[in-house]
Amino acid sequence: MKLLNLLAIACFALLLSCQQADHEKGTAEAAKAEMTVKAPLQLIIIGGPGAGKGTQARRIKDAYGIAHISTGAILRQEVADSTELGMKVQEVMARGDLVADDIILNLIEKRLKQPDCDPGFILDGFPRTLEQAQSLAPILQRRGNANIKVLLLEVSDEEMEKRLLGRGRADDTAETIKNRIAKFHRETSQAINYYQQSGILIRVNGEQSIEDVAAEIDTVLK
Ligand code: B4P
Repeated sequence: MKLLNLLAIACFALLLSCQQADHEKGTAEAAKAEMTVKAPLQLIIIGGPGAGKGTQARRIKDAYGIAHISTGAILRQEVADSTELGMKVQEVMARGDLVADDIILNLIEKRLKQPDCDPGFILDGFPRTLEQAQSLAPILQRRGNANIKVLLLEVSDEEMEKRLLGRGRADDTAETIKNRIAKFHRETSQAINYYQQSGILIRVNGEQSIEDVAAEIDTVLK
């Protein structure tokens, strides 16, 4: 009788450990499935100079765990390091003109190959011309995922001018700001129309407080 009891207890314990193992296997498989199904979040944030692209992109990077790629920041670093590229673009940027498309496209394709872009990325300040927008699609196709969402921060010229004069970066002089705003209307508006026609443009009111713009972005990304 005692032996029977011992046997029953042993069988029960074995059954429990099998169930536990099955449960752990199931949980691990579910987590793995979730990881493989979750597609990388690929975003563009577009808007005029001082629209708040950098401000919002830095927060999105942290909140969504994706890479933040600012062409402006990369170029400013090249200038600060006096690299060959930096020397080439220094004057162009100081005038508030746009850097040549081939330079920017080369820079973006290289940057997107870095492993921190695997979970997704936000492109801040790129594309700025129709040529850059049209050339991005094949770059993304070569990476194996052409899905992208475009957030447009809408801000009036007067507000952008006011913000940039308040920021006071080296390229934030009254004359340069006027040129950058004009370039935005002449060049970047064509990239915006291209995304509008592709049906992937999401308009966000960029003229609210930084927190309210962030909340609106979170809502549209859900
Ligand atoms: P960028 O570095 O892209 O900078 P930006 O357009 O001047 O500013 P951004 O929109 O990021 O504004 P921020 O958040 O800082 O470009 C600089 C230059 O690089 C270009 O002129 C060009 O020469 C070159 N370049 C870059 N990319 C290129 C490309 N693809 N092709 C060719 N050339 C390229 O905000 C501005 C200020 O407003 C800050 O002080 C911020 O605190 C404030 N602010 C932000 N949001 C606000 C809000 N909601 N309310 C009140 N203030 C706000």
